Parts: sequence; C-alpha cells; structure tokens
Amino acid sequence: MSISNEKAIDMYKELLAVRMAEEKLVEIYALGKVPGHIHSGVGEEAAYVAPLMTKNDGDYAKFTHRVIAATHVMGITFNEMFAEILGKDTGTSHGRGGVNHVAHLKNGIVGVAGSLGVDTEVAVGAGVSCKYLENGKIVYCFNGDGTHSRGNVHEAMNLASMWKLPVLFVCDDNQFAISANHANTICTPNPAYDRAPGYAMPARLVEGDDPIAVYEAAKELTDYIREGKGPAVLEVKTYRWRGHFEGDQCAYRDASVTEEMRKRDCIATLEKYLLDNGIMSAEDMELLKNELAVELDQAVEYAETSPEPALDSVYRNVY
Ligand SMILES: Cc1ncc(C[n+]2csc(CCOP(=O)(O)OP(=O)(O)O)c2C)c(N)n1
Ligand SMILES: [Mg+2]
Repeated sequence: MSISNEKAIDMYKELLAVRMAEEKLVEIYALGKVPGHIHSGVGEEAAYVAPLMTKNDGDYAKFTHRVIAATHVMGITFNEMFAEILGKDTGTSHGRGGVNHVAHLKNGIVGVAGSLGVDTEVAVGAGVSCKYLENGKIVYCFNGDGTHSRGNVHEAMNLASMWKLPVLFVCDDNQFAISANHANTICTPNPAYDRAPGYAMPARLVEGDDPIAVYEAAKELTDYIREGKGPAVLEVKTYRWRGHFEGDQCAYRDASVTEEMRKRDCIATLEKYLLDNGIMSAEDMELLKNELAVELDQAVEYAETSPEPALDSVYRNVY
C-alpha cells in the first residue's frame, strides 16, 4: 500500500460525507422537498472521491448527473449544495440549475451537463487552457459507462490525446444506462478501459468497492499526466444500488443481483482497512458520523429557509 495513513483518513472523511449527503438527498426527495428528479449515486462514491483525493489546489473537475455530492471534495459546502438542489438563491447556481447543476467555477468545477457527453468537450477545453497557460493544473473528467459510447466523447478523447492534454478520463461503470445493461448495448465489457488503446492512452481498471485501489490507480495516472505525457483513462467498476432515478421500479433487473452487489460497499472496505491497521478507532468513526449527520440536517434547514431567487433576477445569468 502506498497510501499514507493521513490520506486514508482524509479519504474516509470525504467518502463518508459524500455517502451521507447522497443518502440525505434520497431522504428529502421522498419527503417531496426536491424539485425535479434525482439520480442517486449511493454505492458509487469511490469512483469519484478516490480519484479526487489525488487533486492539487486549482485543478479542475467535470461531474455527471450521478454522485453530485462528490462536488463536496472540490470544496462545495453542503449549505450551497442543498440550497441549489432546493432551487434557492443561495445555491451554487442561484437555484437556476437544481440538482444537476451543483457547480461553481471558483471551486474548479467546469460543469455538469444534462445533455450527456457534450461536457466532455468542455473538460477537454479546460485541458487546452491548462496546457496553453502552462499552469500545471489537470482536469478530472467523469462520465458514466453509457455516456462513453457518445460520439462527442470519442472526439474529445481523440483531441485530448493528439494534443497531449492534462486530462484524467474517469468512467463510473455502474453497468447501466437507465434500464439498459451495458452487456446488451456496448460492444466491449469495459467501455473506457478497452477503448483506451484506440486513443493511445494508458489506462487502469479497478473495482469501485476498493477505494484504496482506486486511489492508487488514479495516483499513478495523475502522476503520468502531471509529467506532461498526456491524458489517461481510469475505469471504475461499480454497481447502481438504486434506480436510475428515485421512483424507478427497476423491473428490468433482478433484485437479488442488486442485493448481492450492495454487499460490495466501498465504505465498509475502507473502514475495515482503517480498523485492522489501527489507523482509526470505531469510536472516532461513530463521532464523525454523528457530526456529519448534524451538519447535513443544518444544511437542509439552511436550504429550506433560504430565499427563492427574486422575480426581477429571472433574466440574470441566462445566455
Ligand atoms: C445526450 C443525452 N442523451 C440521452 C440522455 C438521457 N439520459 C439521461 S441519464 C442516461 C443514462 C446515462 O448512462 P451512464 O452514462 O451510464 O450514466 P449513469 O446514469 O449510469 O450514471 C441517459 C441516456 C441525456 N441526458 N443526454
Ligand atoms: Mg451507467
């Protein structure tokens, strides 16, 4: 293991924060508090959190519609995150975007797009800027397995490779695109990893229930990218624990398989590692969970009591 104890603890704190925020989101959605719909990322957190544990200050990230709470790792507070989700003026996008637009450029987040795949080009554009300015920053570009079959993703990845741009393409391979299992829709079992040779990029394939393995693979690839050698691919095998959206009855898949896959829990793996190696105690973990529960309840209250965007601001930030 090359991860330091300090880094392992930091990763646990973020993983837990993101898990509990994703769970809180499911809870408040069921209470009818969330406008629009949400795509829960419970169970897939390590695919986002572990790579981001390799980031330096000033690096960029492009997220997807899933595991939006991972924006917390980029410094988005739970207050502004939940305020955005509830459509309030105090949210990251002043309530204009809602759950799929928890993003702020000041935190290095270059976007989250509802039209899947097109924001890959935005991430590559950020990579062009990093290279042109020679500022040493890199870009983390997250996409789902289904999105990896979009034409504009291939175009963006080809360009990134041609111009040796500092981008880590992370594929959260949760096996599904809405109701379609990728075994029936994608020509190769590992949609990003298998195609990486076609983009002339180095790639790693890792299991998403092992956060340390994800971190170490990401570290190896980001070290390569930071040396100026060009982009790389990290595919993380996860499983979508919940429906595509809340309310999805999942009639298209076997519930017993889902139950089995839920036993492969990234949080449980990391907790075992920390406990077995005497890095953290069970009491400290309990304390952390209690603190996060309070912080999240306060964030929801902050969001609920925040003002709606003013009517006369309706044309502001509209392009
Ligand atoms: C361009 C585009 N086509 C279709 C959709 C509808 N859509 C929303 S989520 C989704 C599935 C995406 O699957 P994947 O990339 O694997 O991400 P996951 O939902 O599994 O996290 C689709 C097809 C969309 N948002 N944008
Ligand atoms: Mg998917």
